[in-house]
Amino acid sequence: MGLDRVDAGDMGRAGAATQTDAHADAATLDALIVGAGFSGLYQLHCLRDRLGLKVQVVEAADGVGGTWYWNRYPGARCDSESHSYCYTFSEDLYRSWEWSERYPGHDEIRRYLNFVADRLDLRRDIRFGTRVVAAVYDQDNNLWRVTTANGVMLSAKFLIAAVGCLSTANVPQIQGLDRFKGQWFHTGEWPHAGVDFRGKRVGLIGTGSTGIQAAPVIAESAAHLTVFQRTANYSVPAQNAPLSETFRRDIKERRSEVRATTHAANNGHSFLIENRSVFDVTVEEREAIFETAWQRGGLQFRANFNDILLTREANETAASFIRTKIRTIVRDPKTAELLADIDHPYAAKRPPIDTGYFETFNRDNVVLVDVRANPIEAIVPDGVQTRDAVYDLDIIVFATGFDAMTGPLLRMNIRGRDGLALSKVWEAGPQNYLGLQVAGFPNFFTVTGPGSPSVLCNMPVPIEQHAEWITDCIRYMRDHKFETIEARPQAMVSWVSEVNAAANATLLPQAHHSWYLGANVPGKPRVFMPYAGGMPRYRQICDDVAAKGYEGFELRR
Ligand code: N01
Repeated sequence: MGLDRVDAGDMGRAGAATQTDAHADAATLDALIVGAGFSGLYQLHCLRDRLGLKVQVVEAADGVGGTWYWNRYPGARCDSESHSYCYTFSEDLYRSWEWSERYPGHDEIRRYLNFVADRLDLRRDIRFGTRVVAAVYDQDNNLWRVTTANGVMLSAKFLIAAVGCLSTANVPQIQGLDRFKGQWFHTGEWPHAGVDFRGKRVGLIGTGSTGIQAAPVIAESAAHLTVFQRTANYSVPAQNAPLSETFRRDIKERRSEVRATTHAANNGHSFLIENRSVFDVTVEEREAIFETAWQRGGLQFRANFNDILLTREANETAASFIRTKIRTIVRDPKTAELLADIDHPYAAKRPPIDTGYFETFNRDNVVLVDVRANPIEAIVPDGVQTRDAVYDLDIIVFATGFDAMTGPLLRMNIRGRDGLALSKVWEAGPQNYLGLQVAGFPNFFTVTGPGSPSVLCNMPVPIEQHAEWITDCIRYMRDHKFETIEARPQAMVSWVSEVNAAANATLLPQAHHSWYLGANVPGKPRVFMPYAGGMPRYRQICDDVAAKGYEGFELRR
């Protein structure tokens, strides 16, 4: 790589003060990757095995998996279909793994990522149990100085955050939680040994994708389940099922086709959005199409028409179909009304898919509590207190989501040129160029950061694209003897406008309390974070930027 190897003791001014005790652990790398989920694993493979760089991954967990290492709550399952929720870059990997169900469960995804780590011999370059607590750019030496919670110090020319979008659990600040006599858990930090709900009165707070997956499974074993709903949500049946031998054989033959479809699809899924408006068909035809899609299940429900996320009128046809389904499934009219009283357009929040969610409210041991009308005021020693009542509980499950996208990056305390803090640059919301780089932070890349299509996609697709783009960029730098790359401030401003324009062309910003907008975390700036222009357009923009010698970036020798 032709990198300047710097004695680890020769710290630049930015990092020197904190690093003097740790020289024994110091190592200088070409690239340091933070996170051993889908993105970190592939980024390691790309940089180490394709470019021959000296690379290390640091990972807070004790194993690979990223979000799937932590999210082991009851019912945790991906909503992308398994044959597309995987790496597609390698024929060998694709053929060598057998998915068992239409949607992969959390344990199966972990087994898959462990298989990948073994197959590509990645583990030898991953430090587990190592959480980054600070990363400072040492501009005199053009190195990132990284400090970890367990005192390991690392230096690298390139720092790549592969920390995931949904990896910082958001436990709401509700007074009294410390006095609760029972047990409480956040779904995103679920105990590995599981939780025994038998004979227990359980309270579940949150009805996003997670709560909707967890409720039916908890209800099966708990003595009683109280679901605290602040915002009613749409959901479509997943229709999960074991995969047939024929399907599994067939899909392996069609890897290239699956890959091409995921690259052509706006959301990176293995299906394309139909090229027709809801108003191109009669009302009866539309209902029949929605009914077929409901029976087939999954996120493909929203792909039947191309304008569901574009106009309120088109959206309302899908929304009202789902509300009617809810009223048909749920027997108690009052509960059905609460569940169907949804205040945002369908799919403007991430649309959940479920296995028996609405049916769960027909069970004798489940009640729904409307905490919009009667807000939670406190956690009391015996349970949850709303304005009107106290609900006695043995276990509280917080399915309250994440400090999404920016949270995992900001908690690493990243400082760039002249000690500039990322938290300062992002005070009013995230700003970057292509979701990949921030001006003032040379040689620092984010994989699926804010401004990337990321969470609006089937994640492995943007992850493969980002990791490959970053790898090509570093190869280009090596070939052309550049030492630093840094987004130009003006390119960053333009990209933020592009991200805003793409979101505003859709109904997505109309879900005012969505985590896409940061609205779920008190005090977080309300900015629509992911790029809604679609993965193919994004890929083309990135390719064009690279073809023009990394237009919008400043490269220095
Ligand atoms: O989190 P969320 P999630 N009092 O933020 C409620 C991915 N994912 O973990 O809407 C009462 O969506 C909050 O209410 P409100 C997927 O991308 C994927 O469910 O803010 N309620 C909301 O109901 C998903 O979108 C999969 O009014 C409170 C809920 O908690 C993302 O993860 C599975 C509250 C949080 O919903 C996040 O989903 C699961 C309070 N103080 C997740 N605070 C699959 O692949 C929050 N809430 C299938």
